[in-house]
Amino acid sequence: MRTSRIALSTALVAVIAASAVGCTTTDDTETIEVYTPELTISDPWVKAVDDGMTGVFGEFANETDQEVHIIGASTDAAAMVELHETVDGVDGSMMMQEVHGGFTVAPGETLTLEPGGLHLMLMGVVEPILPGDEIAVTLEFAGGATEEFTATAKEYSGANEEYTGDGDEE
Ligand SMILES: [Cu+2]
Repeated sequence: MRTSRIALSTALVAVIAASAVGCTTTDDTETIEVYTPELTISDPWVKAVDDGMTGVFGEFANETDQEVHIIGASTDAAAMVELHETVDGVDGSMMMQEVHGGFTVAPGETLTLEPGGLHLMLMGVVEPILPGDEIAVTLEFAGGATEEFTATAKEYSGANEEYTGDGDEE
């Protein structure tokens, strides 16, 4: 009797385990795999410019359940990309400066990059970026993951902030 009872409970456990796997396959997979940061990017665009510096803007939504931390970005369209914020200068004008800690997007939050606010600053634009042009930009996340998106160039005449960095600004 003892032997058959053990056999029965073993079978029961097996059934429960099988049904659990059947119900939660997705969750199990996500738990096992290394978490990959990802942002849902809407309306990415870049300000058309002949040379020098320009900005990349858009809506970056974090639809995951973990914080996404952007630590850098790059593009073939420019020599360097910095993460910038816009602040009030001492003389009342708008000034831009690098955000050394990067951009953090909490779960469920949307990071808005816009003229006069946070933006990706392209420095040393390689060739003129004309309205309608598309440039590929790669975001770098803490931990080493990356995400590429395409920004469409458009004419924009506002937000001519000065740059406070010690780079080769004009
Ligand atoms: Cu800037």
